[in-house]
Amino acid sequence: MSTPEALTRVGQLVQPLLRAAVSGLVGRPRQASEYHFGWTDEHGTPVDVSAGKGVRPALTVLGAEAVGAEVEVALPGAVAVDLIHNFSLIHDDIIDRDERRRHRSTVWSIWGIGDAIVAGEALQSLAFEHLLAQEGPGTLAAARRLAVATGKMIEGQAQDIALDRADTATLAECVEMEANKTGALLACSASIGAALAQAPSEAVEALHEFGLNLGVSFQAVDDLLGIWGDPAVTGKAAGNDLRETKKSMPVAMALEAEGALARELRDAFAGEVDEATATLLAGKIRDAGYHDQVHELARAHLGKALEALDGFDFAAGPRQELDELARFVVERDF
Ligand code: GRG
Repeated sequence: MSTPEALTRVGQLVQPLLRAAVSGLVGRPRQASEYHFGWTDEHGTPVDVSAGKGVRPALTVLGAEAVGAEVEVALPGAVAVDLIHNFSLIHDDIIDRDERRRHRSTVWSIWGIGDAIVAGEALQSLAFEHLLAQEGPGTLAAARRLAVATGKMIEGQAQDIALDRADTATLAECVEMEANKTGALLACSASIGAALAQAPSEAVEALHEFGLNLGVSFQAVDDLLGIWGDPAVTGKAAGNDLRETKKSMPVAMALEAEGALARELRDAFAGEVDEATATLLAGKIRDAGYHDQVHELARAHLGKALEALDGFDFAAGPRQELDELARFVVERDF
């Protein structure tokens, strides 16, 4: 599937604003953030590498356009959600000790954990500073949405860590965790532009519902890529989630079924999962049908997301673009 035009169009609008916002940071947090966004290499030399698909800012702008607002109204929200997203990626890589993201070394693996924590925190506070600096009539409602979403995302991360520590997991627990970890920020991304535009609450809530379901679908696809993704395309290590003994959706389904595969997974997860074991387990999980079931779950949540857009009479063009972006998210292989 080709890349939706909205990702390119919104990326061109948001990137200069993000650069300007991040240039307000100082010292290591600035250096590490500029590296993470793909604007510099680790020595601070300018480069321009593709870093991130820009799904969240595109949702924000399309959400605003769908309620008939001008793009400019949505831009502070678009910048803010992308700053929060990137804060969460930097911290997620520390928590998981991941060394590769977006085909590059992760921030913590270059500068160390302390500097990476601080860089992530700097991006989080910058997001709110940037959004609140606008002082428009919809700013406070938008900032409230962003604060709630950030809190939910952190709650989801805590649930994720707790699930990894437990010796079992159910699909329902996994979906709830992923709705918080990933869905909350996508829900906020889709609705914050309309909130900034002071759109009717039915419109803002329909966009929120769209983003929440899209988030579960998005994370389901991420879980598939985390086991079966091609590292040359995803920019992450092969079989990452199994080597990290993650209770992602396919694994939770297998554990909940309580068969021979569940026993094998529990035994493997009790020790170190090397690459060969990860490959073997990935094959068995696929053969048991859990790859296809998770893909089906992703499609079902995509359906719910698109249905949520029936909750308001959105402008036809942007609605079509939201539809296209949502389908892209579910069909992606990176
Ligand atoms: C520890 C206080 C504290 C906060 C951290 C780490 C964290 C909170 C939350 C984790 C949120 C997270 C990383 C969820 C995964 C979401 C996800 C699927 C990210 C990948 O998004 P893409 O594919 O990334 O849009 P790109 O690279 O395209 O930007």
